[in-house]
Amino acid sequence: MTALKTMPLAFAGMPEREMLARARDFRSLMDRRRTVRDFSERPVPRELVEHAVMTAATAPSGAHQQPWTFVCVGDAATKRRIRAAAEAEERAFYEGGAPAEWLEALEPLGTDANKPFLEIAPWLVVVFAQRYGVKPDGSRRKHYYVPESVGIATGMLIASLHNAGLATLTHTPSPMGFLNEICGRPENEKAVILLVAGYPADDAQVPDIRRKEAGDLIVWKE
Ligand code: IYR
Repeated sequence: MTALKTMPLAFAGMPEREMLARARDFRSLMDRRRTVRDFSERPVPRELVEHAVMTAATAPSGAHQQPWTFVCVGDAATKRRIRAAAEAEERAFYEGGAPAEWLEALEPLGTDANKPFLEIAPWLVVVFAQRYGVKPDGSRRKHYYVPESVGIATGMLIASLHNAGLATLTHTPSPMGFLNEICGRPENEKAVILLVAGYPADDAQVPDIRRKEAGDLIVWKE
């Protein structure tokens, strides 16, 4: 393939003091994000979800292959099916499938096999990674840096939904193979995250956790 033609970068420069203020404000906004498990049934417009997903899809990706599909589930019947299948997997996980060390690590979070939020929250965004592409003639196209690309996009999706005033839960029922069938996705796609999105319940509680300080996670070399 030949090189793409180029065009001038649309770079919006700004004074350094404004850059700093924006960086500080964005940090403060993101520091208020919490993983939420108690959702409200209050509806969220589809348009908002579409904006957030299209923001996620601005993520960089290996060889610009954009190896992702976002299945946005808002209908009650599909949510019910997802909940039933996810809870079956989770029961197997919590009742013996998971190593003791894993269950111990989860204990402070108080999670269990019941996942009512999968029906209560207005939207479930199932993020699929395209492990390889399929050319029009049916042959495979190798994809590069798929987990990295989809991970970045998912982070941007979470940030965008939070910025729009919604709560999210990064849910990973394991294994997630059942989502291909329910969401009607082909064999080359693998569900990696089920993002629950909506308003928090009025009485939502979250664990009282602390984030690492700068000194515990940044190593400066200057
Ligand atoms: N998928 C299970 C278990 C679980 C695993 C991790 I790692 C978490 O951070 C939270 C939960 C569940 O959803 O309960």
